[in-house]
Amino acid sequence: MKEYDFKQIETTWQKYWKDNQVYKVTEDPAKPKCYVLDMFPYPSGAGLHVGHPLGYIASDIYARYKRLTGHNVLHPMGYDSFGLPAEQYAIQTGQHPAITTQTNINRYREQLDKIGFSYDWSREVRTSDPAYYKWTQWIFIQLFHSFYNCKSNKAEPIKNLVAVFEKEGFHDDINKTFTGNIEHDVKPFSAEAWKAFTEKEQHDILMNFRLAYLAESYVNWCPALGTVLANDEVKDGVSERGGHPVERKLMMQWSLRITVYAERLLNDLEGIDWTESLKEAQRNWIGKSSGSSLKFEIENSKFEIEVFTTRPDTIFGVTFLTLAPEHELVNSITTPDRKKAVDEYVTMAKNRSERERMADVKKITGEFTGTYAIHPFTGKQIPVWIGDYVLAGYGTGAVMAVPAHDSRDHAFAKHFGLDIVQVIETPAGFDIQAESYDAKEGQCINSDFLNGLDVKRSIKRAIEEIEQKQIGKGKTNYRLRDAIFGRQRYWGEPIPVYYKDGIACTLEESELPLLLPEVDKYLPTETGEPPLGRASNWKKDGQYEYELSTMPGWAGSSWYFLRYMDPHNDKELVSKEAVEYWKNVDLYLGGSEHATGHLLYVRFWTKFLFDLGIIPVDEPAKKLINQGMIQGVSSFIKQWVYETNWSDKIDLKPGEEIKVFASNNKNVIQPFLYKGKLYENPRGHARYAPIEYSDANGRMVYDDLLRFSKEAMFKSTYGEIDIENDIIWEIDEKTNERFILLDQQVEKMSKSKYNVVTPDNIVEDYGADTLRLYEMFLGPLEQSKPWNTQGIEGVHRFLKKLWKLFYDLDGNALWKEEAPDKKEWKAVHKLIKKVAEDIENFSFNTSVSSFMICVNELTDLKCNKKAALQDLLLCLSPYAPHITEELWKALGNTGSINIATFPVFNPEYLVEDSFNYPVSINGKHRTNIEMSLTLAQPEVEALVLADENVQKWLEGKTPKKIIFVKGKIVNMVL
Ligand code: ANZ
Repeated sequence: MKEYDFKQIETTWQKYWKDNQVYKVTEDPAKPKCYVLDMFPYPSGAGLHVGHPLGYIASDIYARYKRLTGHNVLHPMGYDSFGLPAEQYAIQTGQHPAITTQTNINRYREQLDKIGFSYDWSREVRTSDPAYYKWTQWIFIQLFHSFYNCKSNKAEPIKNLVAVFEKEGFHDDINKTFTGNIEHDVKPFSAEAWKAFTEKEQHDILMNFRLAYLAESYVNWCPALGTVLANDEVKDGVSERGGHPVERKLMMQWSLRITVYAERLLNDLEGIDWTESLKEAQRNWIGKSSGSSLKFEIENSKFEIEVFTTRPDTIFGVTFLTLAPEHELVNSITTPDRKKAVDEYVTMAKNRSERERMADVKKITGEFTGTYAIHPFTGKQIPVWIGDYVLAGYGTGAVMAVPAHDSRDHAFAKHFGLDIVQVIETPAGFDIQAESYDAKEGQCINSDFLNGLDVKRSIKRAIEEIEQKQIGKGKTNYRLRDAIFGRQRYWGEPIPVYYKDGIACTLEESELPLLLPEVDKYLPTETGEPPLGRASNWKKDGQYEYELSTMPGWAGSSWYFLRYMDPHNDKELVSKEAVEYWKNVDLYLGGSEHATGHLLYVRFWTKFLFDLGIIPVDEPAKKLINQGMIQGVSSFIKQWVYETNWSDKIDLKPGEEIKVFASNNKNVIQPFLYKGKLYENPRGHARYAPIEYSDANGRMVYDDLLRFSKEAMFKSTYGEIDIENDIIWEIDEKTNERFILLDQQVEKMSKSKYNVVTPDNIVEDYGADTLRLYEMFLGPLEQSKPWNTQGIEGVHRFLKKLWKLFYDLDGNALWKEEAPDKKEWKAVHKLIKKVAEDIENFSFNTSVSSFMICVNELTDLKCNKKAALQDLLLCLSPYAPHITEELWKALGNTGSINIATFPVFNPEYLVEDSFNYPVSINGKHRTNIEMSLTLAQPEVEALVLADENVQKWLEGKTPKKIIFVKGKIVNMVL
């Protein structure tokens, strides 16, 4: 071949790999295993952009390198194919999400194939495939039939708990030592009572202990979308998608009891090689804190308020109690004269999400309930307030407020004029009325039996006293909440549950999978039930109603790493053999946005399956790396056009018609809008007013930030437009070019921001090998970086230069059998060492420059020796698999380069035989002289004294002494 024809080479080898199943892997006990996993993508309609393959390329390099170094590598890929976008599309168009999903998967596959990944596609999984979700449902059923035994410290079958109930009933001791103090309101009962309970009563009790359970809990409910949203799907009190109001609502929901694993999830972080920042994110999310629970009696009533505090040492500084607005006692204890104000406040607070309430510390709001509690040690009256800085979902949803030593309580006290009583000594000059002293150090004052003790000791002492008085006990709290598991959505795994006489029952394994039923529309029913409520005869055996909610997006991804080990097994989720061999992931690569969602859930399910003895490991991934984000450049309209006039400011009334056009200075960019109405801006973006416009089909579309780029998707989103007549262009008088002003900004690359660059064009123009090398060349894997194509030519030229080491301009082979000399070997062995180290250290960008250096050196040395070139190809093959395959074969090798062996680094080639000695006279550095390292002092002295430069400095004198350190220096004393 004359020139580097990447198109032909890449097509040929991709076909060869596919036809020969080069990357197919089987369990092989004779070889060490290595499991390299990418976070599998959600196949969205937009396809891959250049940001997606960044991590895939890095892990592919690692996988290929491991194969070359004798490992049996499992490197699979699949699709996280249940999810909201396909469903939203289904709602809009009526097209079944399965069809959309399949189309998108085809597109992903096509794109992935073009980049030359070494995936074993025979192991592909899709979470929306019934053969896959059968086992997701199966795991749910196991969770349902398990509880957490805190004595053995693991999940166990719930029948073990039933056995205890049958033998001993349920009492405090069992609660403490067996069921692990989880939140429940099961009253003690005897063994006889248990046996006498009805089936329904027994089930209701067990529901309090199951790891998958139904309970009422607070959720972010979005009435417009008809579903519950996760905290991270709510922004500023409205849904992230669509901007609809979200309220807090108490709902009967399926949840998973992840909280029982809090301690293990926390401790086991120590044993895994994940980045410190990721571990810290998980630690914070789990949020362990220890302190004490404590009960306050309510004056003249039977009610008590239990608080959780980390500072029982400040008990004598309590001047009021604050309840979360949702606290169950609010209604019962509020006095009639305060009822109206309190009710109004509760309604207001309900509409703010938990996140928002935590974040918004400045706005202080609250109401007095009119009621007083009694201080357990002083007997004083303590006013009871409600305030939304107290969260319903944390601790007991009530705090004992110590304004002197807690800043939030302090702000509240100041705002409402409540007392501030100091109980910890402060440094001189500190004004406790002006600000709180939150530091956990100092001695107790004004605190009766705690006086004089330091914080640490007084906490201990206070807990002893509290426990003795039986008004509370030492307690550890976690910020982690149980995970809500039901979604009022269509495109997810049906929860394999039916209801028989009000009892939730699970299906038998033989009845799985419970297939997602067909529905006429993907919307909630007229009566507000989830879409599954539309399915006809959605009943088990035609009589018992099935559960209507489906599983959340994270269910399928919480165990997929296991399924790849044995993807076609229809008897088990994974065979013992396969999982004993592959164990867990050796390298897991994905985005940091999953730090507290997916990565916590997958650890939870892994531990659970480990407890059940199904798998031999209790962590999913030994090593995890987050690739940085590749950012895009977004273009914003700088100016708006109203009719034909430019104006910097928008001075339009909502509903008024406008015309908007856009271009950047140089390139004409497609206009994105021809007619629209200015829309009232609900979120206060000053500059870019949201607009409402109709698309080609006359549907109203709403967008709040208008963004677009060259690939503004004009056609797909906005329909056809007559560029000449629908647009009035601004003309640059000098150049006669038409333009519209744009602002540019670097931000996340995403379809919704219209700043996407796809890998397809780059593969088309330069080839996959260039794309792979270039993405690595952009910078350290873990860093975020904007996409720019400035350097891509350089990388492509490098591959052409490599080609020229093999072929002359007429396409004649240049390689020779002759053995490389020392200099040539040195160039290659420097590379071998560097690439091996770089890949082991995940420093992929630095290897790329080493390849360039090596090729330059060999070119300069005019080295075409086969042995040297062969090793160079092996080093490069993980990065640029196509060109290296082609040249490998050209050199006369048989079989894929993938099954060859990575060259062994020989340090001898790097041993230098000469050294550039610095020469000093009287301690001053004067010159350098290159001399062989084999020379001893007398020969060195002779050479140095003969040196012209040295003679100049000596000015005819003879040195008294010459100090010589081999391989370091020469120093002359005059
Ligand atoms: C009295 C006190 C005195 C407190 C003091 C702090 C300092 P962490 O460390 O995050 O666990 N708290 C308890 N439940 C709460 C809830 N549902 N919403 C908001 N705040 C709540 O924080 C525990 C501390 O946060 C508890 O200790 C309680 O205030 C408050 F000088 O009690 B503390």
